[in-house]
Amino acid sequence: MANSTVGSTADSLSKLHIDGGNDWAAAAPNLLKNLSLLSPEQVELAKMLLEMGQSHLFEHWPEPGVDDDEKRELFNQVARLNSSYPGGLVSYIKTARELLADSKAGKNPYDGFTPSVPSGEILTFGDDTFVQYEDAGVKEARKAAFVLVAGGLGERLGYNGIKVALPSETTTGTCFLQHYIESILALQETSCRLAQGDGPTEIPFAIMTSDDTHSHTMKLLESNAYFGMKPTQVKLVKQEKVACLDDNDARLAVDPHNKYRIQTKPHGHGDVHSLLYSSGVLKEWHDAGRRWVLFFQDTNGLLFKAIPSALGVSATKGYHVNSLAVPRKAKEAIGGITKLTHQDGRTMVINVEYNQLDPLLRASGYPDGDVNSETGYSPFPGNINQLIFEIGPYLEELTKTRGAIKEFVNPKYKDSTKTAFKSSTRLECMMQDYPKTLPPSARVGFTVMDAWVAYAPVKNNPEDAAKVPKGNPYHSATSGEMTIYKANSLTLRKAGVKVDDPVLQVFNGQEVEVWPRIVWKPKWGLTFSDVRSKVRGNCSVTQRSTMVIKAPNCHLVDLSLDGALIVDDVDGTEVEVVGPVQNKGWTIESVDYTNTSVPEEVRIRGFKINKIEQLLKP
Ligand code: UGB
Repeated sequence: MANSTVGSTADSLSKLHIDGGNDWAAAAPNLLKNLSLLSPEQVELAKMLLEMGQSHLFEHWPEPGVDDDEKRELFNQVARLNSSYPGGLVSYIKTARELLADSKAGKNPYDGFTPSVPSGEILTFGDDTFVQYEDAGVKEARKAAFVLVAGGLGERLGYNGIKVALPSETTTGTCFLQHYIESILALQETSCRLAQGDGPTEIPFAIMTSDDTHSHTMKLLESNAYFGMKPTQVKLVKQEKVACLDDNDARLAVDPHNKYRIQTKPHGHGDVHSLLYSSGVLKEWHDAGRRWVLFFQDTNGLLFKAIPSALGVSATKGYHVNSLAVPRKAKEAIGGITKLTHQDGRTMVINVEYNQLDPLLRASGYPDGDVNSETGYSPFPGNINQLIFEIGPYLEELTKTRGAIKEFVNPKYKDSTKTAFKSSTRLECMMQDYPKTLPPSARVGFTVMDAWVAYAPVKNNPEDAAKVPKGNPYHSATSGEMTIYKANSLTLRKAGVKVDDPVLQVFNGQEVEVWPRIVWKPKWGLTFSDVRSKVRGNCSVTQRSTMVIKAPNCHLVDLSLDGALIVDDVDGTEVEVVGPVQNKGWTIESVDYTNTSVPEEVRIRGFKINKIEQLLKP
């Protein structure tokens, strides 16, 4: 075994013409001494690293015989970094040098572009147009595939587990992942029923994980029987981290905890495109006749209220790319959808990230930068990173780019000479930057909906949320849950139910509207029309009430609810809930986020639910 390794290495050394001259390895004498430890493939990687100016990685290497396994392990890591990046490490280092040079020169990525407010499809929840789009979207859904990007750690939230395992609301305790899967299954059932057996019957669901989230996500799925989805319907693709960079020459950073490793950090949600391409998943979907791929993020409990109509817009307008947007408050941490017009006449409609919008506006004729207009909102719609792509043109584009999309670098310099960094940096990419490489002929649009229907993310920890400027959304576990109750209450109101006004309450330092705690399973109320068709007569719900509907065939008839009502699903039987229901109900009790005797997922929202008395149906 040892002989064959030595033999093959000798072959490869002679192939590289180094025996005797040693020219390529001359810059790294400590590597040269250790070459016999490496396989031919590893020698090739070593050569590439030296050619790319990375000899410092071997400066501290001791004589052969010391830490040999660790030395080989470095090359295993290099092989992974090389194969997981489109174009390999050579491409990564070259791009890094270009972007670092641009950053040092203070070059604005939007140079030559003038921003203006784009026009898109603006929907009003519940009106005729909205209902038509929802119908069109539900029909189309069986030809869709869903992709959840869930590789992020959620540093802003500071929660110890994975975010998709958090309850989206604590009335039922349904976690985000369960809610997403049940929503996809509800769409699948209705869409396939409408198609009457024609075409595909399962909607595939891919989840992008990372080393930080992969095993926890797998465990959550397995220990819950995939929340009712077939395991073969779910596909996990794991993103790899990328190499950190120590200086403007893009020298790869040595891991401070292990001198035989390169330090790595996340590359961003933009990895989803190269992974869908390289895993073959996208091609499989395309070849199976699927038409749409829908991307979404880890903690938005409202999202599936917006999906049917937004997909309907894509199908009706023939959009290759459709981004879902909501009215945006100035300085809110969501990107602004912006029309950019270049001096040479090119235009594109693209997300400008929240940290770049203000400087771009100030530099181009908006002296006050990112501020609200007279409407009380930024004139630029807010990107919520719910993207709908048509698969055909998407696969065509990825076949050209292999899924590589425009990256950026954000080094924190030690001083104004911009020669040294405070800590290592890396290239990053965002999934919404995909349209940046598209030709002008691509049909790129966006769809705006009210935030109460479409967007309630859980991103900020209680302390930071409490500091959000008054009037701006908190994006916390508190607001994420309360907004679900608000959306369901307002939906019932639009369907004709008399729902009492909310009261204002403060939890974890955040003042929020507390509506009746109304929750339903997606298969009860997938669309607004579904909800409307299941409510009859004079129904009313008081503010202190709780209503949970799990039965898909439940009808509310002249219901007047003052307390708690749970309608369970018993094998899909028809249930009519009629007349007055009154009991002590479920109450909300404040909990401070610093109270560690309460589970973390509860205390980060600042309240818990006390289940005192309820009526259980049927
Ligand atoms: N994510 C990954 O899967 N991998 C990664 O490496 C990083 C993240 P954040 P961000 O809608 O609220 C985005 O951190 O990046 C997943 C948009 O850029 O929550 O600050 C992660 O698990 C912004 O334009 O968000 O901002 C999560 O599911 C705006 O749309 C998702 O990517 C904003 O989201 C987003 O990661 C928003």
